[in-house]
Amino acid sequence: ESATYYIAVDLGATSGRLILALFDGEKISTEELHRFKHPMLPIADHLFWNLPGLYHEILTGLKTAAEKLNSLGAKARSIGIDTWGCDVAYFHADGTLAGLPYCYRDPHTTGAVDKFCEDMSKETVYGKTGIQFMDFNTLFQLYTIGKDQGNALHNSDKILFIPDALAYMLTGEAVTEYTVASTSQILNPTTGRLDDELLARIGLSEDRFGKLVNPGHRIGSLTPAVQQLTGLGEVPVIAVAGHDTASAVIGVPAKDANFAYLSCGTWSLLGIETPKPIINEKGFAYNFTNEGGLDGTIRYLKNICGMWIFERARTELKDAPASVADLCALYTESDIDSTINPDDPSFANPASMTQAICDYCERTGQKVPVTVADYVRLIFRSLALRYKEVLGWLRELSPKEINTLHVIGGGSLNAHLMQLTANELQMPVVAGPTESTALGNVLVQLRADARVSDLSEMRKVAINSTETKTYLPQ
Ligand code: LFR
Repeated sequence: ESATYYIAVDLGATSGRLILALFDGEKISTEELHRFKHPMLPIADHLFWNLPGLYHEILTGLKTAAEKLNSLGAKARSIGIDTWGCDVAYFHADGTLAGLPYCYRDPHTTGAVDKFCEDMSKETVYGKTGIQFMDFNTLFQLYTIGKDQGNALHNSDKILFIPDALAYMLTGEAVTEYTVASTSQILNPTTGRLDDELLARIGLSEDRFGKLVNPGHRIGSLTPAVQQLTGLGEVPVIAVAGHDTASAVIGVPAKDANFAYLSCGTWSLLGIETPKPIINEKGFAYNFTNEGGLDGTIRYLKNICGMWIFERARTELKDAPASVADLCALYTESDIDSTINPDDPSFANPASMTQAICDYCERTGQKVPVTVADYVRLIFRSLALRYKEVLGWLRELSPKEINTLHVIGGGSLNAHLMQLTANELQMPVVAGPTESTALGNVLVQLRADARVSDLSEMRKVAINSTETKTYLPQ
């Protein structure tokens, strides 16, 4: 069969990229079309995402795609968009933006879980959704914003998750894609629908959201204006697994089912894939989440604050080498034993990350880091120790044996962290691919295009398309 092209738009919380993918019937090869940073914008005491700016970056990347494809005499079969989860955008009935999306790191939802749960117990909310409690879950964002009048939520017609919002701007069709909706804590994974009682608690009805669709759904074609602007022609936008973590897990190059994954980017998402939700008291106590994946699979996982701490700290360290590789190499030049709990609330979005780390060490009677190498060692060791702790809990709850850890995402390139993780977990760590999110995005487009059939065939393509590196425990 002939080779076919697809475009993946993959937006993380700090940077975004557009990727052109070629499928030759066996494997996917990719080329980066466009990469950009996108900072949170402080406006009127809150942090917002520059959604029109993101849209502009996507149009720029699509234009590059059109030029590339034209020079090859080829056409794109489809476009898929995935982004971070939980945040939403508001639109008027005429399709224009009703306000900027709040960033999930804005502190306006601090304490919202407890307030919300004064009238509905945490156990009830967990029983309905199986979703871990995080202040920034969409449920608590909408609850918080809903209490104020006169804002975008009240003045708008539609509420769309970020990947769906961008697809809406590109096509004019409003959908709510299942995987990204599942992280909101408004969706009930057992019924597969938004929960009426939770909606009622935040004063909203289902019709404020787009039509609920599964990954693989054809949302619509690029609008004529976008076709003209980008030169792409009439290309369909497919609802992929819109939640980046869902896409990342689809792209895991796993040979069998007995693996855990660690999606290692801004966040470290550590968990397993299961055929159905696991909702019980222990999981509630450990705050594990049941996020929706492809074909009814569940990502049973826990969020661990990941490279966020490292990324933030490095911008503050004056003598830090500019290259990540050089910075990571400093690991061996310190012997500091202090560690932090990466999930301590003080690291969520401090004014200064290095100060927050020093304060934590002081508070817990540990040596305060001084050199850049101290920070590198302290952060990597703390992450590996937290992975070990969370994997232990996962093992208590997992219905299956776990004998390999697949690490995907940018963090999988970090050899020191990978080796430390293998040592702490006493388990082989298979690192790669770094771009598993884009790979998972493309895999769903391939299936929508009838070029692959089920998840196991998709994972075979993932294996064919990836080079991995295995770290054995020492
Ligand atoms: C990772 C991620 C996580 C989600 C967090 C906030 O990029 O999507 O899965 O918990 O960002 O949305």
